[in-house]
Parts: sequence; C-alpha cells; structure tokens
Amino acid sequence: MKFKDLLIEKCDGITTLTINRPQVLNALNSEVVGELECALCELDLDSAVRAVVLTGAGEKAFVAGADIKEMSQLSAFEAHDFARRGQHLMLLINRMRKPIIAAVNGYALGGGFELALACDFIYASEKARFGFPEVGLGILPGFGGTQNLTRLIGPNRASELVFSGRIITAEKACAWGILNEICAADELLAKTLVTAREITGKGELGVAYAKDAIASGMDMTKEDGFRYEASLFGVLFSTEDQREGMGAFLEKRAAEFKGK
Ligand code: DAK
Repeated sequence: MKFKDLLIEKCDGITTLTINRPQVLNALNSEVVGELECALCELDLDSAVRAVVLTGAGEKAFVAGADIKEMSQLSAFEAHDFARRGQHLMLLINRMRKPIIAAVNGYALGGGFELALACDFIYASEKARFGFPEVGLGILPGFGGTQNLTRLIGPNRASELVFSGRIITAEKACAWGILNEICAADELLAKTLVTAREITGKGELGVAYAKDAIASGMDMTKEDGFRYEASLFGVLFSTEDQREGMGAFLEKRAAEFKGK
C-alpha cells in the first residue's frame, strides 16, 4: 500500500495512519478522503492488523477540516460526490471490525472533528483544539458531526458548539466527554499506543463484537440493543478464543488468542 498523503506504520499488530498534508494543516481534499477509505478497507481485511491509530502530521493540526480551497471550486455534482465519499468514510470507520483510536495532536476542526468523532474514542494532546467552523462558511457539518456529537454530549452542548462555530480547548472537550484522555504533546502517540496494545492483548473477536454491539446499539432501542448483544454473546461461544480465554483463566496461565 503506497499513498500520496498518508503515512502508514505497522508495529505489533497496530497500524498508525498519519494524514500527511501539514502545509495545509492536514485539510481533507477528495484525494486524501479516497486514500483514507482505501487504506482503512485494506487494514480492516488484513488479519495481521488488530488496531488502528489515526493522527495528523506536524505539530499544529490533526485535521483543520475539509480543504476549503478545493471545496470552494466544486460543482454541484462534485460536491455531491465529495459528500458521499466523506459520509462513506465515516460509516466505514464506524463499521470496521478493528478498533480505531484518534490521536488528536492539534486542531480538529469541521471535517477533522467529524473524523475524530467517527473513531471509537479520542486521546488528545494538551494543544488540541476542537470546533465546527462550518456555520461561518455558510454551511453546516456534513460528515455526520451533528449526529455523532449530539449522541456523545447531548443536544444542548452540541447546539452551542455547532451554532457558535466556537473553538474549544482540550480541557473543555474532556470535561464535556468528547475525549477520553489529555496527554502532553510529546507523549500523545506513545500513550495512545499503550492503550492500543492493551486492546490487542485481548480476544480479537470479543473486541470486534463489542465494537459492533456498541456502534450498532447506538441506533437501536435499549431492548433491541440488549437482544443484539445477547446474540453476539452467544456467537462468541462458538469460537476457539472463548474456549482459550476461559481455559487459560482456569489453568492460571496467559491466554493465547488466535482470533478464531
Ligand atoms: N483548507 C485549506 N487550507 C487550510 C485549511 C483548510 N481547512 N486550514 C488551514 N489551511 C491552510 C491555510 O490556508 C494556510 O495556508 P498558506 O496560507 O500557508 O498557504 C496553512 O494551512 C496554515 O494555516 P494558517 O496560516 O491559517 O494557520 P493559523 O495558525 O493562523 O490558523 C486555523 C489555524 C486552523 C485556526 C486556521 O487555519 C483556520 O481557521 N483554518 C480553517 C478552519 C476551517 O474553517 N476548516 C473547514 C471547516 S468546514 C461536506 C461535509 C463536510 C465538510 C464539507 C463538505 N459535504 C457533505 C459536502 C466539512 C467542512 C469543513 O470541514
């Protein structure tokens, strides 16, 4: 896999994907959205990959939104195509089996904030800043931001952020439940990788089904979510991983999961 604006580093089952357009604060143009789509599809099918960390190149930004220069020139057809690609990318992140963590190292604005919100959870540097500047451009967040943010922090806080276009600090984002942890800038990636490693040490199928239960459950009633969780729970009892995990506990040894 070779991409123009994406760096890919693989180590011990964890792939770090870095969006690499630092000269424009890693803004998302249609090419990089296509590359992300392609890379994530391949990583999700690659059995050697157990978790993905998504970050941005440089010290200033995770992703400062959609590429305004490109966006300003789009025809209606191209804008429609861009929207479809972006929404497909966000759904892909949501549906992929592998856990994906956003390591937000600076500005996460507009489409960049939406990209981070689509991930399973967010770790951020103390320098991170979050916001939706879209209303100042005469548009609204269009890559799922109004939906994902509202589900995460509720309609009142989401409305304040989206309507005002205000940019908030990592502390405020953490206090509002948008991110899980704030790290020193030079420790962000290492700390995110520690958590990724903790996850890859567990049963791969259990993690994949838990991700599915959490992500799918968000769109279900509580009762349907319980029913879905029970079905996935049952399916896991047909796997070698379940026998290995419980056997290892009873034999007082470390489990060796195979993802089968
Ligand atoms: N696009 C293109 N270039 C960008 C950019 C962006 N989003 N953000 C920054 N850059 C470029 C700047 O133009 C500048 O380039 P040069 O002038 O050096 O050539 C370079 O990156 C460095 O930026 P600054 O000089 O502005 O850096 P500062 O530290 O002064 O300011 C900033 C940092 C992040 C506050 C500022 O750059 C900024 O306000 N950036 C724009 C933030 C923004 O408005 N983002 C776009 C949000 S709208 C859709 C779905 C979703 C979307 C669109 C469509 N459909 C459904 C169709 C998403 C929309 C958005 O994301």
